[in-house]
Amino acid sequence: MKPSIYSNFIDRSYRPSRKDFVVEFSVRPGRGVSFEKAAGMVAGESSIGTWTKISTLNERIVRTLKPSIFYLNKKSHTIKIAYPGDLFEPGNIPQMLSSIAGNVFGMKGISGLRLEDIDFPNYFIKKFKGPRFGIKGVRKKLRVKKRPLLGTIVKPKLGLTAKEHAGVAFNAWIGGCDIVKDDENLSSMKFNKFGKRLKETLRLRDRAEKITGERKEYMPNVTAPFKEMLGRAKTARSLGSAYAMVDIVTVGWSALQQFRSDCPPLILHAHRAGHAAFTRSKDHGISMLVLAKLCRLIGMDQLHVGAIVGKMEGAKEEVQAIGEEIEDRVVQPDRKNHVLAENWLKTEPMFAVCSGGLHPGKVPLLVRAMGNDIIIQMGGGIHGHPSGTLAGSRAARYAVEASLKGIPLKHFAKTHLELDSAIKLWGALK
Ligand code: CAP
Ligand code: MG
Repeated sequence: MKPSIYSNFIDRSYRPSRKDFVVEFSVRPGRGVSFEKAAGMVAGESSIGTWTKISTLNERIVRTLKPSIFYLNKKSHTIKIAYPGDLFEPGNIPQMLSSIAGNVFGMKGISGLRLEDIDFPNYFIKKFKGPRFGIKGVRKKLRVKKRPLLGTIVKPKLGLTAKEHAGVAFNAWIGGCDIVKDDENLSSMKFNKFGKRLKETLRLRDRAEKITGERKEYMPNVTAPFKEMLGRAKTARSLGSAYAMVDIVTVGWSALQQFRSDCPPLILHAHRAGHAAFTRSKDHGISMLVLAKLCRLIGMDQLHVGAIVGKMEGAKEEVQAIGEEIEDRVVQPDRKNHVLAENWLKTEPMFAVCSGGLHPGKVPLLVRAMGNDIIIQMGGGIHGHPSGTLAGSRAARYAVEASLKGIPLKHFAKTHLELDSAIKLWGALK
């Protein structure tokens, strides 16, 4: 039967084929609309349907492109739809999102809709580059084999001059940070121009490397309109930076895909500023899991995923599920956390970045929950140390050391004074 008016998409006996995209949504029907009808609206409006019967919909289109809703669970609001792969242009993220994350979010008959997860067919995954460096490449560059990497964000977010910025970065490196990054809203400002900041900070990075004998890296924020962004990344590379940082949500998917293609070989750090506008509600929007998968497909090397115990929203199980999704080769389904199975084939894993409201006292708990393959970032938790950035960075590094050795922070702090002051100020979580 022709499914032109949002009906007849339900087929519980359908088994997804290897060319299908399997998509999980949470659906909340509007007043007077049945769960099944709302599900049909999602499947139809995201593919070949519209609000009325149309004479132009022929049997061929139905046979080859009709999606099937093969799972419905009214109690948990869950539906799973298998979309024939030909509905999506290989390698085109914006087109795919215009379908499954497009009109469907605004339909009157649906009061809430959340895109929870997408299981991509193998041929689609192969169209993308994935991370160029991934966890292995980043560890190699920084010469840190097993422990979590430690980073800071220069604070205040805005206001420091290029010289002041570089000075703060220097202290953080000397104290024990591996990486220093710009904040998400620092680009090229009247008071702190990109080029000058880059030169000054890289110069002090080199000095910090000489003094400490460790590898130190800087993540300059290149976020800008596309051409400018690419230009900044090229400048960064030519001046010896190993990294570029991008605000993935605000620059947009098209720019991000092109950036991955055209960017010189830099490690790409993905900051997710703005994601919560659509990931935060459990009733409506797009999950962080989906965002993370798109980043891995496109090829970011490290991504902010949440800190569990930090200042930003993000339940422990959800953050852990995202961590597994971006780091594992084969991901097992987990119904409770809306995780579909995924085989990432040869796509490199991405580093999970835990950040936002962290301080040394939170490190052991974080490492226990997320494992060693994380990048721990502290802004306020380093620059807010009573004795300043250098001491704050030492305290943070001691906290990493103590948690690796399994020594309680309070005990370790007895012989590590900077850590002692940090936990006196902020406390230590068990
Ligand atoms: C952290 C941070 C990051 C957040 C973003 C900030 O600073 O620089 O942008 O981590 O959140 O400006 O808040 P603090 P998320 O360490 O001083 O909190 O990582 O969850 O995307
Ligand atoms: Mg920030």
